[in-house]
Amino acid sequence: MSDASRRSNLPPLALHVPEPKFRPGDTVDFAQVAVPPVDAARRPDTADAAHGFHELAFGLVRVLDMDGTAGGQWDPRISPDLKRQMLRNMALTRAFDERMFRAQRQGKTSFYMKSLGEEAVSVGAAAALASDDMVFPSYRQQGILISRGCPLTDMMNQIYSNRGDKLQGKQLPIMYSEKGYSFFSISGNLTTQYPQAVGWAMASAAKGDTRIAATWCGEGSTAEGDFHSACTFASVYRAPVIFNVVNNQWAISSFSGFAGAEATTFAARAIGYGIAGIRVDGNDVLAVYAATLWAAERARTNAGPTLIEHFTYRAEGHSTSDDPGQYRSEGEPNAWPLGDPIKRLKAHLITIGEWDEERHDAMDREVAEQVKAAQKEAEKNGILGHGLHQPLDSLFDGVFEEMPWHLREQQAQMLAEEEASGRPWARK
Ligand SMILES: Cc1ncc(C[n+]2csc(CCOP(=O)(O)OP(=O)(O)O)c2C)c(N)n1
Ligand SMILES: [Mg+2]
Repeated sequence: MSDASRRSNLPPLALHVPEPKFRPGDTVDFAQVAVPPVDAARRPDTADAAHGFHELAFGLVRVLDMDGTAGGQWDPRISPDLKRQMLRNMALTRAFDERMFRAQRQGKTSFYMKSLGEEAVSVGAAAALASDDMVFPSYRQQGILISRGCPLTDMMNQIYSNRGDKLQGKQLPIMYSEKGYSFFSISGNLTTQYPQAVGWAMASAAKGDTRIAATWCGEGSTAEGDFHSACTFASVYRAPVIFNVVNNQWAISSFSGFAGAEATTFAARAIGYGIAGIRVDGNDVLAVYAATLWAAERARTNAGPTLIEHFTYRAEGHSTSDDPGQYRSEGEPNAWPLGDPIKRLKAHLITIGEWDEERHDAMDREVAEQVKAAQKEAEKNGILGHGLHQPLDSLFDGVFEEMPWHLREQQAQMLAEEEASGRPWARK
């Protein structure tokens, strides 16, 4: 740029480039993260107008104190049985993740994504929604499928892309699609599920149905245009939908500041759209449950959509293809001030006399066994690298109801080339 255009009486313009607070080797101090007490947040009526949610969008709805006591207006006062069920679903999700992560390292699948530290986000929501409410998750809400009782072997078959994979190996591992569990196909293209959830919710309302939709995306994904068009449609038509933003602080190696976290909260995005925005302690499963139940009632009574920000922390790498040691301090996961969701619910259940260490250890052993048994079953259907698990000509199936001529032509050409090559694949 030439100096001629620059006015000497004005400072040169400059951009702000966000920089995370801690890099590898840095000592972590999260003292600046505000953790308000459990009684700080008010619980409005589910029919209240969206413009009254300012303090909820900037505050933090919490039910569980760090010492395990529950309280405040948002305490859902649910039975110990339901609390134990959520504890188990979180433990099962963690055990599943652990085992599938290891399976990837053993070369049994090409890819896996854990939800370590974020289990409350999906398990708490699944417990609050009706089992036939339609969910449009991102790739880190396996806890919903597990809570809804999807057989672990089915999930593993998909991860292994084996003979038992209902998707015939056509989706990346973990991109499940489970119609029977009202679980929409996971897409790798970030945030596409947001407008799809709104469209589904609008259709549900247009048909006079009673089912609502819920969708999830990461905080990084809110930078996608789809997030914003979904919010506009949902607000204009008061679509019966719940938007969840899982703010786990990281989008692969980009920190939340690159999606706008330095300037405002993600729940506050709702304000500009006239949507109720609530920021929730995402490591407090009772708070997630309570906020989801609130938002579900709002949607079900035609009072409008809700955007819930789940303030949490991605305790592991983004996926098996990532190495967080390259870009963030190793001290972060342990320093996270909102702790671990399983430990927090466990402490609460012990505090109220409904749980103990022995039962917890027994539960951990049981879920580990359950996962191990499911894995054994799934591996009977094959693992990565052990040949072709689907007939080669099925490669072209399942995209169009009727295969168009150009695909039929390509399919025939492929099979002819395979036959000519003498490879065994062509003969099924
Ligand atoms: C449209 C699109 N852009 C980029 C990517 C590559 N990508 C995959 S995951 C990811 C990070 C997403 O971070 P966030 O939304 O915070 O979700 P998280 O992984 O933390 O749950 C990126 C950039 C993609 N899959 N799709
Ligand atoms: Mg993220």
